[in-house]
Amino acid sequence: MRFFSHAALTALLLSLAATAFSADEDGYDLWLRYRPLERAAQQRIQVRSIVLPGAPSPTTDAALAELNKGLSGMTGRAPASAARISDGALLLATPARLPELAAAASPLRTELAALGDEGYLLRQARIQGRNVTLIAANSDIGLLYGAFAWLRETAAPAASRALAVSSAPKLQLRLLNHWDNLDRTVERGYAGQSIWDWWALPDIKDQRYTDYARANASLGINGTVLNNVNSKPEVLTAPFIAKAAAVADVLRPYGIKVYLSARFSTPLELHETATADPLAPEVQQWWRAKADEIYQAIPDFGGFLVKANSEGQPGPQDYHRTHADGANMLAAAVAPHKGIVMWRAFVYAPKGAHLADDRAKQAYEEFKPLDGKFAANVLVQVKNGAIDFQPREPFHPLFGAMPKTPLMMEFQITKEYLGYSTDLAYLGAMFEETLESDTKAAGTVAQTLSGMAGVANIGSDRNWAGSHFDQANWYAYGRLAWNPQAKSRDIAAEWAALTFSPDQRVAAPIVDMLMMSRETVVDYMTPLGLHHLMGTSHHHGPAPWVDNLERPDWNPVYYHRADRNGIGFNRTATGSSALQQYAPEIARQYADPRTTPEQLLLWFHHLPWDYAMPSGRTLWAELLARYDKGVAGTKSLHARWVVLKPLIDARRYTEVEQRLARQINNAILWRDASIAYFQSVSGLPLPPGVQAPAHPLSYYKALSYPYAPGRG
Ligand code: BDP
Repeated sequence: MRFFSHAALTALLLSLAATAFSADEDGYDLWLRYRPLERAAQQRIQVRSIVLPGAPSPTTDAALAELNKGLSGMTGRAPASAARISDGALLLATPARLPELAAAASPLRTELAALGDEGYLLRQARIQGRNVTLIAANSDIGLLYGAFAWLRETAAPAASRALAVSSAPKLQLRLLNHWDNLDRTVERGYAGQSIWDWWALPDIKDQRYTDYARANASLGINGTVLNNVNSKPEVLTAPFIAKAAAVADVLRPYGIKVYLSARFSTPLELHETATADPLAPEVQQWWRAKADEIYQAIPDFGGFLVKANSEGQPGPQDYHRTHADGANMLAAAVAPHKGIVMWRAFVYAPKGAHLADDRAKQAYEEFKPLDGKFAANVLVQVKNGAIDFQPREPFHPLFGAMPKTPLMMEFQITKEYLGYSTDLAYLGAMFEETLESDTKAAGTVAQTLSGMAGVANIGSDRNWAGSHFDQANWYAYGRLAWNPQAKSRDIAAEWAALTFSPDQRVAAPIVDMLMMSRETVVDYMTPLGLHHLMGTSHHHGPAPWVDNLERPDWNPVYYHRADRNGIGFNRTATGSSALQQYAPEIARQYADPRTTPEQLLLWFHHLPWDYAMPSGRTLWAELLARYDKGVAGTKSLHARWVVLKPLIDARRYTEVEQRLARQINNAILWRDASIAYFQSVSGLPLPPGVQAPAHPLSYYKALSYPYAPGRG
């Protein structure tokens, strides 16, 4: 009788497990699943030991723990840690840990020098006469990033087999912004309660905090703002500082700094000053002391994020001071501790003030004149577009217009305006579109950035994001924050391989689904440059008819301007002139509807319904065709998923399938409601072949969603 050796048996079982129908997954493991690799792939992994020269640190402990977890998951065995370098070692080294890397003769020395504090390289190398797999960096955090990169390469190898990766982040600040409230509700959150259990902190530190740190570090995210931009004074009181410090302690080994959103009027509201005027010495003194107190508890505290004089939030303008006065006062308080202030440019005329003729112009008008007036440790954080996280917006005109001010991009990862976590929309494609836009003044948008912030889609749902596919948006955000020039399709391919399977029968169709999904949403919600047509306050379903809100620029009718004659917002010189805020080249090109990208047509132009589109259709017919295309897109997404059933674990298959089926209905609702409304305005008949909406307009107008999630 023949016996298998233990190792051979394990390998056999693992390869069976990898090919057999996979067990149910709940999505908690995100893209860090480390499922058993196929046998051939396992055999390619030549790791016999793990070597870390020098003393361990909490960060190298995290790297080693991750490598162990990854290797035991993928190959069934975790190699022992060893002190000596031998053949087959996975070697983690910095120049300080391994003098060979610092030696003048080392070819890696120059390469490493170019990678900065956070970069890393992965190489098959010969060190001390041994063949090793090398993860090298200049710092321990670089090693952690390198470890995650190596695990990624191993779990889902890129087409090229040779291990020759070197990578360094292009942006220094790569943050998540949680819009999480202190009662654990999440403003615009569609994934359950906040993961921050403020009540239980600081004593109870949920395992989730560590897993959150792992997931973010795997992408290179290095900062997180714990609380909502619509902030409360209490977050800056001693008990909450202690709670934030406890979170900071968990995140620190993973290279993630904690930041807080500060309410500008905090000292006044806590009754500790008589004013919040940024030029008042008592106010300045209060913030200095507050910063000192925070840094006592959190020595590497990142700094403050501020929403001021926007949507009712207090700010320096309450005292006739400028945004720069306000930001610089806070900046002075954190500067001695090397902290920063991220001051948001999301403003549009405060209540009661003179309303600009176009909300899209407001941020530029307020901030452009302040270029050069901000302290060195202030960054202005600008949303990707000038309105508000719409399914499609042209890039914000402030990018490229503030050469003397470091700017941060603010993307919204949570899908407030793109169907919550029930509709599939891969935002990687949208982020990429903005980042690669040419400002014609200072290169691409990506090139104007000093940092990036993503409004998180994370909650305490088991799968973190509310749906499996929404994990891809967190992933894509993180990878683009590391490299804003990366391609969203490559990122999608990586994510699909890691999250579902490297098997191309699975990964390739998922990539196609991701890549078509965002345009599909644009088609059924806001085609041809339409925007801000969502229902009041919940922002989910269609409500292009809304015209009764107290501010004109809250009403959808303000944005689409549809009437008997035509539709669209004229932002050219004959309209609001918002176009003039862009570089002259762009302004000239977009001044003419014929040379305006079709996808932004109605953003910049008001056109007659019978305007002849490049397709040969009238604008009216084109609009209808787009809605139909959107509905068809959702049906195609569903059909593409259904055929994958045999290759996906039952639980995730079903959870995704239900959402895709529901998305078809949401698309039909958008289509029908929009057509019913715009037809009531245009008075035009539906061309032959176009199906009439299922219900009269009154039906759609009567729909209401009083308990929609995410209103904080
Ligand atoms: C809007 C959201 C609102 C946020 C605001 C902001 O509806 O909940 O507070 O953006 O970014 O889109 O401050």
